[in-house]
Amino acid sequence: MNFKALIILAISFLVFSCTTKEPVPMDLSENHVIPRPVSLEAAGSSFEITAKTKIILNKNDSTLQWLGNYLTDMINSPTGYKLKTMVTEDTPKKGYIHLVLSESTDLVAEGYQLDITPESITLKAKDHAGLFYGIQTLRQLLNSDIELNEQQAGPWLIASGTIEDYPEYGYRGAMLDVARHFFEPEEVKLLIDYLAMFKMNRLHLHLSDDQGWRIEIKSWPRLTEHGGSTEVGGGPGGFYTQETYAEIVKYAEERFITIVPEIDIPGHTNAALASYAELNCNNKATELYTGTDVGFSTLCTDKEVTYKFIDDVFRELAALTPGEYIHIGGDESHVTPLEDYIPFINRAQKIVESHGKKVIGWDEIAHADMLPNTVVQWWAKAENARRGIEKGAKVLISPAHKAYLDMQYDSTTQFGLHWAAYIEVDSGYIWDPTTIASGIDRDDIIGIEAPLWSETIADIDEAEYLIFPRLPGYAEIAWTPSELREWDNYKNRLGKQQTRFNKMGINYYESELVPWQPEKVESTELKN
Ligand code: TNX
Repeated sequence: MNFKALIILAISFLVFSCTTKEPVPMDLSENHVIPRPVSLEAAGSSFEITAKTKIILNKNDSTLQWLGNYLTDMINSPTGYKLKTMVTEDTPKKGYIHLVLSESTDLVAEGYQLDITPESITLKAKDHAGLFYGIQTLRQLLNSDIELNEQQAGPWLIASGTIEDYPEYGYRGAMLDVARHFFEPEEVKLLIDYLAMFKMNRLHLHLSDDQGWRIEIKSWPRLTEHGGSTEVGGGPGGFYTQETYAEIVKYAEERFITIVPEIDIPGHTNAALASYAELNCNNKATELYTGTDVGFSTLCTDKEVTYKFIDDVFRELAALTPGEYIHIGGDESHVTPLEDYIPFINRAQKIVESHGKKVIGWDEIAHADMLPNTVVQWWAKAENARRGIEKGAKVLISPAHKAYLDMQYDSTTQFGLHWAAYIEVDSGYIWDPTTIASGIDRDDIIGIEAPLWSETIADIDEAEYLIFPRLPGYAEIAWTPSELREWDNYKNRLGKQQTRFNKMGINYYESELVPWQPEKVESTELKN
């Protein structure tokens, strides 16, 4: 070989080795995804997102396009890339992230399959929600820099392997009480983003209580004009116009979250009673209330105008609600005699049904008759849940001593109450909906919900302290089969979310029970 040939060979070798970089070895089984995926197999290598990566959609479909844009936005802002989506029926090629809507029979509702190789990623699901959850998994598999909005160095590596995943329960929810303290639409949207990240799909909004009425009802305008004008502690309160409320519903829907609106009746109604004298048995409007007592107010159950009122309210609310459920409250009606409460709840259920919606109510409603589709939300008495089951109802699991996000972690932590329990991060995680009470079995349960009451919190920062880090645990109970839920395994994954929580600016409680651990930076492994 002459000298020239040698030079050419050397140059081509250099060019070759610079352009075809070996994939970085990575172990997918070291992931810290929450909720824990149902099954996962590691392949020891990795896929790298680069400026040349293409997001491929297998169909020309507007929701799929929305998902593609959601994924490119997620990637583009911290990488500085300008990735775009492309519709093609091609099979995966090098550098593709392929989003595939598929009718394959081994896929289930909301489930997804991820196949990650050094060449490409294929994310397959039967429905759009499944693809969205697969994207949330990819997000958690990426370095937490993916949460930032300014350009970061990268590299953007995802460990290779396969994941098959689907939820245990169809209803995976949280509740926010916007009545005791009002939360701005932007704050509610932030909560929606948090729920979406952990594959939760219901947000129950507690829209009315003694201290405030928060949703505009056009046929009864004083509910918000007067009844929405304050909150616990005497602050200015607030309310959602129907337009802003519809925007929240849409924002949630795009993230596969259904809003479940609650108007709490016949108790917890002082804001309405203060706004309209005729709703009171004595025809006198009450004073607005800014304290935190419960159980002192009731609609006048034997006046016809009361039923006209709830019919108007539920008609307007049903028109704003794409979801199947409306929540009628029904809790702590201590000043409504049971003989009045029962026929009232019976009639309220029929009114909701007449507007095309199914009913959810707090567990006390099980004293009444149950319409065939009514759901009893167990918060206080398992006995009421069992009573509902005997009458044909299903149960939503929210036992206050385990699932209430407004319970303090311990006696020293800021915010929250402790009437049901102190709920440390382990206690909130270590329980199972099917074994926590006798006589409530898997078939009776539609899912779980973690309610956040807002007597002690006035804005989303304060709310975050109660929500994090317990919310991911409730999401895992609702998603992951019980055989895969184990505190020691979970607490390590939770601890590894610390850097992500920090980058997201989340005000979380740094529980001593969690082994908080700053994230390993993959780029150091890259240096050779
Ligand atoms: C009980 S839970 C209530 C709420 C309070 C909550 C505080 C339920 C159905 N009723 O009115 O805000 O306790 O933890």
